[in-house]
Amino acid sequence: MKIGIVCYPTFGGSGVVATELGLELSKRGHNIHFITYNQPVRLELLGNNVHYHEVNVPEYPLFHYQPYELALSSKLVDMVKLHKIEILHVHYAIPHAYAAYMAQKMLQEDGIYIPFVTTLHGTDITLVGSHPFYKPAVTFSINKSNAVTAVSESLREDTLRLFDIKNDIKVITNFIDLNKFDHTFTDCQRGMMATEDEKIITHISNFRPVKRILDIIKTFYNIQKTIPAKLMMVGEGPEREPAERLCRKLGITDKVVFFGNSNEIDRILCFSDLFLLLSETESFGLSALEAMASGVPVISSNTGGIPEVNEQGFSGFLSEVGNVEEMSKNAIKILQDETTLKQFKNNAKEQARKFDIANIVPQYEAIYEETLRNCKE
Ligand code: GMT
Repeated sequence: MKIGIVCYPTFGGSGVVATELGLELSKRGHNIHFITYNQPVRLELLGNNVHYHEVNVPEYPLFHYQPYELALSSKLVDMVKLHKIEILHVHYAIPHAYAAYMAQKMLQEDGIYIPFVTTLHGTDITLVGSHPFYKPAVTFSINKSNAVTAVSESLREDTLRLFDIKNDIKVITNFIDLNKFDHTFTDCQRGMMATEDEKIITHISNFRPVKRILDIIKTFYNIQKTIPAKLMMVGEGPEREPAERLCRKLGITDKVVFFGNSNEIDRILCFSDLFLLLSETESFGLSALEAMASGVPVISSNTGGIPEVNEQGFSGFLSEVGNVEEMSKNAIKILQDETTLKQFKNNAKEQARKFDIANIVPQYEAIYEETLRNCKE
């Protein structure tokens, strides 16, 4: 199949999922065209059947806001015609589903019908999409999609609750390529980060308020009072500065490393003992799954789709959002002795296997095939 993938190219779960999906589909013989405003961060290898087409939005003094969806839909029209793309898969409803619908309509004028599949990722529904300023356009473009998927059951339920949806929504969970997290091949430089007796705790995100970054710092502060530890903070975003300030106030700056964005999270996870994901809301929590695939247990909030990923008392522990005291106690429970930690590490790896890429990607292929069949009928 010739498949056009539209996503956000930046660090962040939806772009990562779209990129990994495209790469896996290309290995399975499909021809993949990424259409976005920058080369996706995890898209390193372009080849015979992986292509990247950049969407350019020319600046013009009249525009206070650059009309990205207009440029995207025009690019989609051009690329569908030029490369004979058969189906579009857009990740994150805003504004991608809207732009895909416009492209579909424009192409119909030329006698071409291009179906599009929309995958809902989370904040396009829960935080941004349901805002009254966007809601009518988001509802419309979900309903006009030829097929809709959501990355967790919780996100599917949120979508049906928040919007007037006429379409079916199929759950296809996020996935993981376990081979990429096989640390027998990784140069694991634990000694550079911590001493022998220190445990390494990690958090990875875009440091938005929804990630409750200050809870991460407070939880770590409690943990390190009992267990010698270091905290690895990976990512960039608006909450980094307040987090650094809190570290100074608590006197733990020498124990917390802020890495900024990284393309080598497997190398950071390989020496991690525990992962923290304490978000206000989270449709899935791909970073937690990546941690588990590395054999790192997870302390998380019990919100959104996280309980579908992190199993209470097995791969880690879940607490109500903001319950830093309980989260700290649970973290200490996991880290307290080597036998317990080893058991949780093994469990985390086992839990991650449920989301093996090999089982999930065929579900997307089935959706594409069904959508194309429906269009021909
Ligand atoms: O978490 C973010 O703010 C980034 C966002 C994105 O679209 O990149 O992540 C969302 O999609 C991921 C991939 O499906 C999910 O794993 C994240 O849980 C989800 N984030 C939220 O729901 C807050």
